[in-house]
Amino acid sequence: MSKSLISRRRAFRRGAFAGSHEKVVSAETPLRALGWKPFFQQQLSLEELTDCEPLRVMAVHRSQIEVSGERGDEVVLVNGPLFEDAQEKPTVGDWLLLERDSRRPVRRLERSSLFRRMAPGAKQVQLIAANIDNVLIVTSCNDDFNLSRIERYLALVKEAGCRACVVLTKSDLLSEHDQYREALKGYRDLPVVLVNALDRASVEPLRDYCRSGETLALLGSSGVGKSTLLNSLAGSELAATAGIREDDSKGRHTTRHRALYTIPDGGLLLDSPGMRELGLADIGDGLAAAFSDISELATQCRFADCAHQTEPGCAVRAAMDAEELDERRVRNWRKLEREVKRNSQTLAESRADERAFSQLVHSALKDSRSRKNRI
Ligand SMILES: Nc1nc2c(ncn2[C@@H]2O[C@H](COP(=O)(O)OP(=O)(O)OP(=O)(O)O)[C@@H](O)[C@H]2O)c(=O)[nH]1
Ligand SMILES: [Mg+2]
Ligand SMILES: [Zn+2]
Repeated sequence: MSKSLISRRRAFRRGAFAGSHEKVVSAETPLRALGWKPFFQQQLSLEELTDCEPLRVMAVHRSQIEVSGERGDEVVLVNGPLFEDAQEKPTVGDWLLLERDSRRPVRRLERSSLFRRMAPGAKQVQLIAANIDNVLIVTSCNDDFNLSRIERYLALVKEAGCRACVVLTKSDLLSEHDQYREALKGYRDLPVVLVNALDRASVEPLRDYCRSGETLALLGSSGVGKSTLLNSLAGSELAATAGIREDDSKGRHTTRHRALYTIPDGGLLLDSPGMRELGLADIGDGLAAAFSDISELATQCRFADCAHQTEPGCAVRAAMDAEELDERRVRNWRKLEREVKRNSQTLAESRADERAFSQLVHSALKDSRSRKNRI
């Protein structure tokens, strides 16, 4: 596991709690600073309140996870029933209850939000992060900029019920940014902030998304400047960064692990590796919300199962013909709808297979036990 990461975070947190920021992040409220809220508090039984301690999952590794709580940072081994189910096992941002004396994890608390995607090349979901409040969809003012990808992230953010903002990085490398701002103009409730991520003053407007006790996730492709943003907001080099390829502006996948960092005078920030694929599943509501303008229009189509192509009385087609709706956006909406349907079906099938398999194992075990009893 990345020892350097935990020690760097420790060194930093010592500064946050005992140093110049003492007045802002009070020593009495380390849990609140870690994102503890009444939503989590009310899940604790009286017994748990006395016997257990809540700790936030800061990073997940193959055999252990880094957690942080009232007593500071510690490490929990990944074993036991809590870690068996791919959907249920703790992910970055989760809250775990640890037995006060044995330090054994007892259970994971219910999540206020969850980000997940189809695991690349597999028939299951992969958890990205939990209990996120706000998301910065990070893209740069270069070849990385892609509206269809932003819409994909937006569907994920809407499904999780988080507040989103698009951050356009590398503004310093261009004199003209109007095309980027213009392209994002029509999106409802989607603030856009243009920054030079290397410049601390330039990222100041983003502090509004990571106030003390809030958790902010940075999502975007490799090389767009997520770790650079983290470092500028934190005011110190917490994460490694590296230059991008000159020929196609693509990043070098510098960040390898998702991890939560504490920001001085602020909340927590999730830095994540740039995602090559973001397959969507089980997010029908998020998709409808991300494309609410089209979803609303579609309810006015003459046929309930309108494919918005050649059908008569199609309100979506009419809006496209009148140039009130962008054709690319409609194409992407339909593509994502098909993808969500296909992936959700795949997931449902593999869950049914898993259930059938575990029933088979269960009845085989029962048979062998009853045979033994007869002997
Ligand atoms: N000029 C300029 N360079 C930037 C800006 N943001 C990031 N960079 C540079 O872009 C490169 C990639 O930045 P990173 O922060 O490593 O990108 P990342 O999104 O964390 O990439 P991964 O960890 O691979 O996902 C580095 O060389 C940064 O210095 C910016 O706003 N302006
Ligand atoms: Mg990075
Ligand atoms: Zn239609």
